[in-house]
Formats: sequence, C-alpha cells, structure tokens
Amino acid sequence: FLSHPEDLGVVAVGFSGGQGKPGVDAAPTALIESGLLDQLRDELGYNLHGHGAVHSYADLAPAQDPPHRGMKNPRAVSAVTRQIADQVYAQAREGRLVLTLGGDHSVAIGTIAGSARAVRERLGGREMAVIWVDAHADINTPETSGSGNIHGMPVSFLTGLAREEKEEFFGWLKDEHRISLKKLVYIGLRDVDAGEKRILRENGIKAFSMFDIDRHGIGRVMDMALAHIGSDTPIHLSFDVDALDPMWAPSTGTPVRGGLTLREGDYICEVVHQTGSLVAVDLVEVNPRLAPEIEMGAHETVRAGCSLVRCALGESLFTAAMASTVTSGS
Ligand code: HAR
Ligand code: MN
Ligand code: MN
Ligand code: MN
Repeated sequence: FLSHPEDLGVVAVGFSGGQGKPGVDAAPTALIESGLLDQLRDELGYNLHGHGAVHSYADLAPAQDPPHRGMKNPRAVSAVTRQIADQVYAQAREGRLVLTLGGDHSVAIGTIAGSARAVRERLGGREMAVIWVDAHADINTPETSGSGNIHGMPVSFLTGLAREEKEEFFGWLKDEHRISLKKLVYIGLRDVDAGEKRILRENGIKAFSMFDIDRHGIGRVMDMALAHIGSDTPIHLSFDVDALDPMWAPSTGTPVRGGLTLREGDYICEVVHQTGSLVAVDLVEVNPRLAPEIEMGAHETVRAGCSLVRCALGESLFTAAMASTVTSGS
C-alpha cells in the first residue's frame, strides 16, 4: 500500500497532557538518543523524513483549560492531536510508512486520524485496520471514564463512539479520520474498566486478552487477529509499551503485571511487518522518569521500545534468505 516503503516519516511527539504523570514527554528524546533513528537508517536502510524535531506543542496549550464532560486538559489534547493528525497525514500522503514516537496514548487520536485520512485518499476510499496492543482498551467515553484522562479514551473518539460538535473538543474529527469498530483488534488486554467491557461486548469488538494469549499462544493469536482483519487491508499498529510486562517495561505510567514478554511483543511486531500491509506505527507511554527505584528501569524500557519499533520496521534475524540457507544446509 506504500508507494515509498523505504521512506519513513518520523513524528516525535513530546506530549503528556492525556494523563497526569510528567515525563512521558521525554520519551522521544530518550528513544532517539539511545540510537533508534540511527539504527533505522543505518541498519534497516530507511530514508528518514521529518525527524529533525521533537515537537513539544507547548505553544498550543491554552492558559485556561478546565474540564469538559469530565475530560482533563481537553483543549490542549484536542489542539495537539489535531496538529499530530496533520503531521502524520503529510508524511502518509507521500506514500511513506509513518513512525510516531509518543507521548502518552492520547496522541493516537492524531496518528490514526492522520493515517486513516491518507489511506482513504490514496487508496480510493479504503478503510484501514488498527491493531491496538495494550494492557488497557483505551475505549472509555468521557462519560464512562473514571479518571477523566484522555489517554484512556482515544479509541472511542476514533471510532465515533464518542462525539463532539465543538471544534476545540475534538469536533475537528470527521468521518475521513475515523476507523470502523469491525477493523479494530486488541492484543494484550488485562486491565479493562467495567464500562469498557460493556462497550467491547455490545459492539462485538475483537479482543485478545492475556487469557487468550496464555490459552492459544501468541502465534495462534496473531493468526486469528490477522484473519479477522483480512489480508489486503492497510494496518496501523498502535503499541502501548505497557502491554509488555513491567519486568521488561517498568517505566510507564500505568504498569500492570501479567503482561507480554518482550519476545512476544517483538513477535507481534514482526508478524505485522511480515504482512506487508503496515502503513503506520505508534510507540507510546514510555516514561523514562518513572520507576527510578528499579535499577536501569528507564534504560530497559527504552531498549524494549527500540526493539519493538525495529521489529515492526522489519528487523528480523531469521529472514527468508537465512531460512533457506539453514534448511538447505549449505
Ligand atoms: N482505563 C483507565 C482510564 O480510563 C486507565 C487507562 C490507562 N491508559 C493507558 N493507556 N495507560 O493505555 O483512565
Ligand atoms: Mn522512495
Ligand atoms: Mn494505551
Ligand atoms: Mn496502556
């Protein structure tokens, strides 16, 4: 689906307004300083675009931003995600793969809006699918949310379950930005609010929880996830690092025990890359300021994040060429 698959648009989003813990805004810089973009260019051979700046969006935050329908920082999150949507769209419109480094998961309102719009425009009105890898479903509406944190709501705005007329409260989201509930697949869920469970059930949304991964193994779960999406559908992968067990990713705002191993996370990314249908990747919720009590916690979390991104972008030790070498014994 990409006219320039070797060209990678990079959007680095230093934004934390979708939740209450500072530090997740420092993730793009930490990921980049650890060498991620150099690896993508030098080892995986991508031409990078738009990677010069880490966007802070500080100028978009209004002086006063009182809650609206219980949402915290609604004007700031709306304005920032609107700008992210434009930035992702500008890269995706060129037929490039787009990598967004968050930021909290509210940024996905922008990334998915931007890539869904570009896919429709470039591919004759087609809808893309979203694979949402997360401990959480992030599908609260403003009304079901207990926290008011918008990083727990992006999927409800993106699917139209939550709607707003007013421009400054996500009213800028139009049909062209939205995704279908039928083309959404969750992987890794284990901390889902009661209201979210009802939304998942009532709408028949495809979700593979940690229970399903324990039962079937990650290999079969990915087969089922991709079968649900159907081949020949563009895929946007939104990966929340808290899908990984805190053993591999302790430095994140809402860690939940009983998560994916790093290897299972990498496998998800490898398999999605292998489809050849990937159009965009988000890596969110790395917070290098958290879990300072864990020795090397931030370092390990950043390292895990880099590994996930490299796998999604095609790093695989066991390439087809190597496989044939091994099996033919030459
Ligand atoms: N469900 C809770 C809420 O709505 C917690 C959401 C936590 N979200 C993330 N992103 N960390 O997945 O507030
Ligand atoms: Mn090119
Ligand atoms: Mn999330
Ligand atoms: Mn999460």
